[in-house]
Amino acid sequence: MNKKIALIFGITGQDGSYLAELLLNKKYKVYGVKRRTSLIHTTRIDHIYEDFHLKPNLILKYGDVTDFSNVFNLIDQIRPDEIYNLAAQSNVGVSFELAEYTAQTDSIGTLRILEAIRIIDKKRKMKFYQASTSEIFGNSPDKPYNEKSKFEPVSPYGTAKLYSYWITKNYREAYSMFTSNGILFNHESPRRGENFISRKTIIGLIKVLKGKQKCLYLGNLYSKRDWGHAKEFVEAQWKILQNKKPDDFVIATGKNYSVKDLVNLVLKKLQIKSKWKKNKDGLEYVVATENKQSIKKSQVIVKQEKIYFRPNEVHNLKGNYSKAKKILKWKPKINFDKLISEMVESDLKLIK
Ligand code: NAP
Ligand code: G4F
Repeated sequence: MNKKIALIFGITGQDGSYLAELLLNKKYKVYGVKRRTSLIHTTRIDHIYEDFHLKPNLILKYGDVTDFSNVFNLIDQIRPDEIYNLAAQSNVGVSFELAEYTAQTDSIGTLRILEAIRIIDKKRKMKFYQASTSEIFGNSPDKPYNEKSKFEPVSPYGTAKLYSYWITKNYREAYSMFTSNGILFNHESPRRGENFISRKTIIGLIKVLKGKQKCLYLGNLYSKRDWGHAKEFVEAQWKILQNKKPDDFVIATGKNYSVKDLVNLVLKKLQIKSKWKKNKDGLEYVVATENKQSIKKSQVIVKQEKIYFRPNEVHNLKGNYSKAKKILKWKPKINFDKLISEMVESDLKLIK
């Protein structure tokens, strides 16, 4: 039997790297799209080249979802069975500063892929996965969110992703294409980008402990997120495309924690004794209550800084993954504590 062929837009990202591993282990031939950059940025997938079993089946191509002719030619030449669109400007905070670029990538990028499939795949054999997000719910009231909840995005990122959610559904209904959305809540891992809160907090506090940085600066401490493990969440992405029919699924853990809970948990894992205080402007900070490695007693080790607050915020995200559990037989196994332990251990090894 011929190998199944997958094409991943966004293979150099956190999810792309785990998805590539999963598909290669399932004996797919995997094509991955990487962007042209001035420095090589394939660190999340370099280890795959070292694995001789997986290497021959992984092929990287240059590409960008802002370039229709590139997207069209890739799909036309590769003729994949499954296409995963994970490519995005994925940072919500940054989307306020790069609103138009975020729309070009996160909205029109999806449309470009769908159009290419619609024109090329006349027999409607290709399956398309869209990386949708809990950010499309914004601050809508009916928590925990499921597939029927109202969408009220509050950032350029969330709004751009909502366009992609709808256009994916539109193409399914209008052209009978196999196009599905995975509405994924936050998921992290040791491969998480360093400017997302989980990795930023872990790396920052390890650097403070080792005397490489004096203090960690953060924004809003009171937003809550439903944090899962990326490795488990990419399995759901694959399962969504193996379902008999195209559909939309919420993927989450069903539990949420605040940013402050996260900071406290990392402090605990690093055995840093400390207490929270508040300054006259109401901004909070953490003071060490004993010496520990490079940290001195009374040192301010975490501080809220206005520049890290966003113009608008999603306050409380929690997902209901019952549909995925029932139909896809998917459920998360790694809890928040275990996830953070794995990330702390990994970064302790990296930051010597
Ligand atoms: P990530 O680490 O930021 O990876 C994003 C990937 O997209 C990278 O490979 C990036 O390439 C690529 N990319 C960015 N702009 C592109 C463009 N114009 N053309 C082609 N590729 C481009 O994000 P992630 O955490 O793996 O998330 C994967 C997807 O799921 C994203 O679409 C994200 O918005 C969505 N999502 C993520 C979460 C989460 O909590 N992680 C939750 C819900 C949805 P470079 O390496 O060159 O930058
Ligand atoms: O880690 P974050 O940047 O993730 P956010 O905004 O929830 O977005 C992530 O999850 C979405 C799914 O819900 C994805 F679609 C998206 O691509 C991305 O992966 O921020 C989490 C929370 C926010 O409330 C933010 O305001 O942490 C707060 N925060 C406080 N200080 C900070 C900081 N976030 C960042 N990145 N940096 C800070 O200094």
